Amino acid sequence: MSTEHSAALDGLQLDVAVIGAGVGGLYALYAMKNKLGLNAQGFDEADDVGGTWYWNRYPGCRVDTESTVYTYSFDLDMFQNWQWSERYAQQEEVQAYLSAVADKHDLKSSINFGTRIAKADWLEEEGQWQLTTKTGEKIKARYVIESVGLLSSSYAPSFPDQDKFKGEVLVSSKWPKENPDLSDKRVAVIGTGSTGIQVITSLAGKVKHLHVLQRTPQWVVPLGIGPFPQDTRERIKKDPKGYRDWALDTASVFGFQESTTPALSVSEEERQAIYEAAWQKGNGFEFLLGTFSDLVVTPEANKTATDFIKSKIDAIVKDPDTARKLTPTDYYAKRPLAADNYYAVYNRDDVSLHDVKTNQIERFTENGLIIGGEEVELDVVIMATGFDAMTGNYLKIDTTGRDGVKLKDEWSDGPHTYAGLAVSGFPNLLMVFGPFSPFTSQPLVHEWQVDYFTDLIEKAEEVNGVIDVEKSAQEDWVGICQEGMAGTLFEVTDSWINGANIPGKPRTSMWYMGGMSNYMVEMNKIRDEGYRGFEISKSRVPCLEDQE
Ligand code: N01
Repeated sequence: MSTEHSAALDGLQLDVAVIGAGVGGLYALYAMKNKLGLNAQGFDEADDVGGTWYWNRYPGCRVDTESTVYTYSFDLDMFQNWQWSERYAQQEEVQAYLSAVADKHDLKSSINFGTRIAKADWLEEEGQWQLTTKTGEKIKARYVIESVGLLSSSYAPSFPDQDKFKGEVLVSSKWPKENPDLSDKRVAVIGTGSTGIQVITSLAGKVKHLHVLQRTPQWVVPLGIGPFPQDTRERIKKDPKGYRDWALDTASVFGFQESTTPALSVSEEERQAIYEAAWQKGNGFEFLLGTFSDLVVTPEANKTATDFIKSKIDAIVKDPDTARKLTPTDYYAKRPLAADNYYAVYNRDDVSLHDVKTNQIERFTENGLIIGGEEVELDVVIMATGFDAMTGNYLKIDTTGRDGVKLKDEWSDGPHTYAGLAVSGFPNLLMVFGPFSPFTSQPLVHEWQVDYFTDLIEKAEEVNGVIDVEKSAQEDWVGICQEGMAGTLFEVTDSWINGANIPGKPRTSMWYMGGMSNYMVEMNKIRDEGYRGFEISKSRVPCLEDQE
């Protein structure tokens, strides 16, 4: 990031400032420039596009969503013809894809890289926002679009005496560009979530010794890494819009149709066959949502899935004590994990599993870590310890809305938004995939949301208006989301989904759990009723064009 004040940036006046140059931010910038013809610029701390894919370049990093739905559909030609090489694209390929989209649509020239927006203040008298960068430049924009990433605000705990360690501490979500050579190193991985299992399966057998420091085991199924499926390629090529509409019309937008069959409505034999087929095919979301309809709502149904995965752990892992340590005791109701050959890793002599819930990580030494009173000698410690999800990056920007109200105060008991798009009292601030968005895969949903608020901005522009949200509509939305979450096992299972992973963070619902298909129905109804719940009031200042 630039540490110098930029005179060129200071005093910049824009129609729209887009914060974040990841999947959502790039499309928002495209939409503002090309669909609305507004004077829009992007801002990102990184020195390239990519968002979370720019920062997460750790060993083994790849999407665990089918590449088919990890693609924009607004450019139908690219949607049809982009040649993903694998069913689950690796980080380099996602980064190359996003870069190619940005190049094709000439977006990079409108992005201020190396620029972190630290503060946002609504200027009521001017009807616009003032943004302040980390290095003090002030920019004004009538609209601010925050596309700051639901899983982008890194969380890495520090342990006592960390500064004494002579080796290296690496954070997976801030991985060094010059990918360090770990081949002759003794490496510890802290964390066994989606990131941890990718790092672990990627490094096992490729480093001198791998120590897995596991606090809570998770249910892991195979991913099914392989070439991009030819039949899907042909299906998209033939009817790209049809494929996009079909994917969006599912609940989770992961490129498969969710099951409508309850787990206990079929015989034991049939159930085992369905689980076995899903295990062979791979994909965590498909295992959780595509096998049966009630795994995330009914404890008895959930147990049929966990019994099946437990039987796989017992069959794969040779040492019974290691198998026991790897077996979770909670519901299969976190963000589902998938990695090929995960459990087999623990049969290797050069991999050790440490249960750090029982034998805690006490402190660093010069030569490694004290775990349960004993020193484990290490050269490298990798923190795969997750993110301050959903709210983290919004709250990193010191945001003040109408009447001097701070976003951090409005969200002190958890986030409040209207449909994941806007917050009452914070006018002309639109969010891509803000809290209380649907619990889905990302890119197609980002596009849908951006298209939705692009229409709203267009409507506001027609009357030189300012968009705000009725508090009552916002709280109704939050209520619907809380009710939806309360009906699921996600609510009672600790994870980043409900904020339980961050010490001190309010544990609360942050999602619309009704699925994307219902979200679209609801949002279209809101639009058809004159954008019910949104308020467009006349701005006191003329738009830029009229000022000139
Ligand atoms: O983070 P996590 P993640 N001492 O929060 C452990 C997306 N993503 O980065 O469970 C010891 O799931 C923590 O332990 P516990 C994806 O949506 C996607 O892995 O809290 N351990 C846990 O094991 C994913 O779900 C992709 O007891 C500590 C781990 O760190 C989301 O990001 C790839 C600890 C954190 O797991 C987050 O995944 C990567 C401590 N003090 C990420 N603090 C793909 O698309 C934390 N832990 C493939």
